[in-house]
Amino acid sequence: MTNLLMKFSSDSIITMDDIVREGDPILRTVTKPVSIPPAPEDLAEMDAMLLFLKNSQDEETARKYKLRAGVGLSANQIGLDKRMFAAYFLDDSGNPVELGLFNPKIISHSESMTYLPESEGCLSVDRAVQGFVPRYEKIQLKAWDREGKELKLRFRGFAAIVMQHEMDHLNGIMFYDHINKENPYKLPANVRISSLY
Ligand code: UDB
Ligand code: ZN
Repeated sequence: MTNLLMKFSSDSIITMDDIVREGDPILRTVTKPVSIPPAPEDLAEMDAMLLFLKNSQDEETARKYKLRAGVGLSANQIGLDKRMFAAYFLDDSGNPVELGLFNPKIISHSESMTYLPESEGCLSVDRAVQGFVPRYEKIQLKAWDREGKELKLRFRGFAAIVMQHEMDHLNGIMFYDHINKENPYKLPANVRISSLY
């Protein structure tokens, strides 16, 4: 019998075929907390998720396996009902962010909001979706790391957008749920909101 630990451990990697696409009910599921410290299986899956993001941003590997360059990946996007996600990107100051977070929770956020002027995309969405996705400009996250240590992390700008996009996945929310239905470029009223760039 195959399990996901076998499926994603060392001898094989996550490819686009492993990524669940919109329409699959797991993307509309409020995922379940994992045990802390994370179980060996959760750690192995997290390692595979982070490796996917790194592979997807490596030109040669991405071409070989036809990977879309990903900055974040949530466990339910590979079919796992677990509250954990991986992130790998450069923040607005050019500092590398590499995180595997377990049971993350947004504990505070700014009033001010931001959005990507070119809309968001998603590794689970194979079509272009137009419109603005309002996000908090700054957030504070509580989460646990792979050693079971509690973390409190602050994010702003692009990093805050990525974290909110992944937090949404863990709660069954897709980025386009936030786009105004009448006018996709309409921004929320009575809120300070500006384009990320
Ligand atoms: C992404 N990548 O990984 F601004 F160097 C997107 C995809 C869907 C287009 C692959 C992305 O935004 N890359 C990017 C953006 C930059 C600069 C740069 C690379 N995701 C992750 C995802 O679907 N996770 O569930 C979508 C992003 C949209 C906003 C945040 C996450
Ligand atoms: Zn996504």
